[in-house]
Amino acid sequence: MAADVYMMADKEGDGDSDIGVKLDTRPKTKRPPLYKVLILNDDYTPMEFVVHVLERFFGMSHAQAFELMLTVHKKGVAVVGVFSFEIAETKVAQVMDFAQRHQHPLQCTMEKE
Ligand code: TYC
Repeated sequence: MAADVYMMADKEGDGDSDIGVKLDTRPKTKRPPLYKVLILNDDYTPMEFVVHVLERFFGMSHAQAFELMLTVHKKGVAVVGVFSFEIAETKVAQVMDFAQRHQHPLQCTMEKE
């Protein structure tokens, strides 16, 4: 609530209830929720394709992309970035569309942090 209206006792003794508006001294600055974008391992997508996806859509260097691809290959899944809802949604759609167009089963998902 931005401000609370409240009544208190009649301190002034003038017969009315004193009405005040308490203003916030610490305005709320709620940060928007963040979403993790994950890529999943599979047995068919070529390693080089995954590396290319990470460079193209997540701005990684070739070395970073290769390392993360290997992590997914070994562990099954990895977080590729953390974004606002809209950016995460766009990244997932871009990766899924790109993989589908190249007929690779690569999966990319998002989850709330
Ligand atoms: N496991 C794949 C292979 O051996 C490579 C791969 C890595 C696929 C990461 C998907 O997200 C992935 N060709």
